[in-house]
This record gives sequence, structure tokens and C-alpha cells, in this order.
Amino acid sequence: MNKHSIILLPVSILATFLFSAALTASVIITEIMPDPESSGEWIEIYNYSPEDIDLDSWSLIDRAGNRGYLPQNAGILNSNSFAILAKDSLTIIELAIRPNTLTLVLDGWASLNNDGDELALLSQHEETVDKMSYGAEAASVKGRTWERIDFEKNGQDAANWGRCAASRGSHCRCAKQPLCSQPIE
Ligand SMILES: [Ca+2]
Repeated sequence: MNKHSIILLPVSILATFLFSAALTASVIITEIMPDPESSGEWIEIYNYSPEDIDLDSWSLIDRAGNRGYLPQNAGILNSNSFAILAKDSLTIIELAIRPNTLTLVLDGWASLNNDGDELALLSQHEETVDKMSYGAEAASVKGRTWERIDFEKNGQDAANWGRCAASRGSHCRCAKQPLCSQPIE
């Protein structure tokens, strides 16, 4: 082992550790409702890490820089749990979400453009925790959500998203089911 290898080895071990740590401390965007029928737009996120995560002052930002903030007392998103982020409180009421699901109204809303957009989820430390992008196809059927297929795969990979077969979304993960390969409308 030469001198450079001796120096680089600890660096690579550190980099591997930091990368692994970043992957385990993740909240991901799992579903979006860009073109609702009657209620407002909403986004579903999922705590993919083994740790409970405080969502205090997290935010969502779109490609144009429009940004919405979660409340300062947003609460804790438990490990392996979903939260619904909605444009307004009426949307949360109309969605009739299961009582144990964390629901939050953002202060300001980065509207989900129907012709495609990019969304980033930022922590209170301004770190980009997750990013996703979508095209016009995501809003091509009014009232249907656009759902992340594989939670372990990149949110910016268009092939990792599909239309939810259920009319109300609700993290059915049905984009993974055979039903989604059939025409919906
Ligand atoms: Ca929209």
C-alpha cells in the first residue's frame, strides 16, 4: 500500500459512512395530487428511516422557487409512517384520512403545475432530503394521484412513478399492482 492509499482509505470509509447515514435518515415524497377534482392539491411523504423525524419548519419548493413551509410545531413523523401535506385544511377534511396519519397544512403552497414540475423536500437545516420530478402525464387524469412505485429508487426517475389506480390515492402503492398496467379511464 503506497502513501496515497493510506491517506485515501480512511477518507473512503468516512464517505461510505456519511453516504449510508444520509440514506437511512430519509423522508421521501411518495405521492402527489396535481389536479384534484374538487378539494385542493396534496402531497404524501414517508419516513423511510428507522428514526422518528421532527418536521419542524421543513419546506417544499418547486422548480420556480415557490415555497411552502410546514408549521414550526409540525410534529414528529414516526419511522415507517406517512404524512399528508395539504394546501388547506378543507382538503384534509375532504380526504378523510385515517386518524393516526399526520396531516399538515403548509404556510404557502408550491402549486403542483399540471404540465410538470420538480419538487424538493427541505429539512429545517435547508438540506434537500428528497427530490422528485414529473411531466404532464401526472396530471393527465383529473382526480388521480401520481405515485412513487419503488420507495428505494430515485424519485427523479420518471419510470419510478405511475398513476394510482384508486380514485383517492391514499398510499395504496397500487402503482405496483397489475391493475395499474390496465387502462384506468
Ligand atoms: Ca395543479
